[in-house]
Amino acid sequence: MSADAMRADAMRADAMRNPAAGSLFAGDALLPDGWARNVLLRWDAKGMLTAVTPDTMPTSEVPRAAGPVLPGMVNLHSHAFQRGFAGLTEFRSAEDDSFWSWRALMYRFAQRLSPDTLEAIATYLYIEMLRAGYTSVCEFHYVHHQPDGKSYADPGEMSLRLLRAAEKTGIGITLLPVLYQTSGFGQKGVLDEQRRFVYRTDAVLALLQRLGKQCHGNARLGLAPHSLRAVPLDSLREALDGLAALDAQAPVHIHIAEQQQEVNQCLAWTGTRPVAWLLDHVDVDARWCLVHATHMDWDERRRLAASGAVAGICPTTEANLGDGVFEASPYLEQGGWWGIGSDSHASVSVTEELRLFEYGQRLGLQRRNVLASDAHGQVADRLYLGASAGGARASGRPVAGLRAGQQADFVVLDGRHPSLAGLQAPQALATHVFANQGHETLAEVRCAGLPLVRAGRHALQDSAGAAFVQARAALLRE
Ligand code: NGQ
Ligand code: ZN
Repeated sequence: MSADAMRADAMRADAMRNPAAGSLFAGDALLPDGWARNVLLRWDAKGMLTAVTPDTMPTSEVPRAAGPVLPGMVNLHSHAFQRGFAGLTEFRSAEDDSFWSWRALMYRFAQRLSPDTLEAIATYLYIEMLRAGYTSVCEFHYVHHQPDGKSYADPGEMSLRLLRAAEKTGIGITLLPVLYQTSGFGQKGVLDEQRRFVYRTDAVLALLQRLGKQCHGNARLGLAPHSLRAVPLDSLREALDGLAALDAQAPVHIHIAEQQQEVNQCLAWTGTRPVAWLLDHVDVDARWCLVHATHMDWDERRRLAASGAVAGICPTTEANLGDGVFEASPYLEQGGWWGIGSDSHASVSVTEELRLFEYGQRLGLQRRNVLASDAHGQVADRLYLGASAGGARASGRPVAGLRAGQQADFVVLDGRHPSLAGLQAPQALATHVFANQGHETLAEVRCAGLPLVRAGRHALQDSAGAAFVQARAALLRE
């Protein structure tokens, strides 16, 4: 690292340890209910918004935003290590390629991961997320142990590496250690490739207790029962009770109803579809995030919407893995909560997830502007606000948009960029979401008030990029 880079690093680390109160004047800002004009944002030294006041006058003391201001986005579903082989499974590996043949390749890659390579991949990935406008991530973390299933000298080793990656980059994190015990319905024993993932229920609770003592300010813990395939009901109940004893508000995330085969197996074993089965057997409420929930019938959709849980939709991964399309209109019409995740990280782009979510509906229904609503005629407004609110709920952290009491996480569009210049704020957001070229229309990304990305650059992106390249090369060599 050059002397300059080291100095910049030290200054950034210092700023992150000693944040300052701040303020910003936004000509236009997307508040939880919609656009407002001449908004003054103020935050305290902890990076929490103390006031968000529309219809103010600009003053010379308060810096002016370079364009419309949006809430930072939560990425509600990430398996960080999978970024290390994104793009490398796009070839025919089986007669009939599917989610399941992809999973076999993914397991092979997961087998080779080490604490160092995990940290390098996650660090660079979290920088990519920040550059795309994600200010928080929910990390669904299951590669816990050594390849043969023995725990590391410190059983929290891999979890701590992920927390450290987040802390270095400045992104907010909800770390969700995964409970994984079986390889299918009917308590099937795990495959050799799954031994790294397995935790006994009491051990995962002990891990949470231990990690609770290490969490820095921008981090939160929750629990992720991997799926109905991987966690028997007794363990699920025991884990939920144990979690509630540690933290009654902690988020709970689970993969569910992603693939038709999983729905069929659940039906064969239990006589019930997966989402219905979960709702029948445990108390699903606003702490829950049901990741994917692609395959639901009408009644499941109605019940999930009524529960207050978040549907964790991962449009690019669901497209990449051939999962199916989440039927959004009936769920959203019933007030269902939802958010977006980049999951396998085939793509790391807020705008691409939102766009593809809407486009899936258009392709299926042969209509346009499917997810616009009476309150939000502009589709991009509805998408952005819906994903931001649901993501915040799934994260269990105070990141629910631009309002007092929430963290000062926001992104500023570049109002001078040729593709946005001269447009009204809602048109600028629509252009950013539906008609942009990557992230070059983002001027700035801030987390807890700190500017982490300016003009597309994060202070660590070069060093973290080099470490990522090295880690991936090592993993592909093995
Ligand atoms: C995962 N990914 O945990 O990484 C899963 C694959 C499984 C997605 N579901 C493993 N997209 O579901 O068994
Ligand atoms: Zn997943």
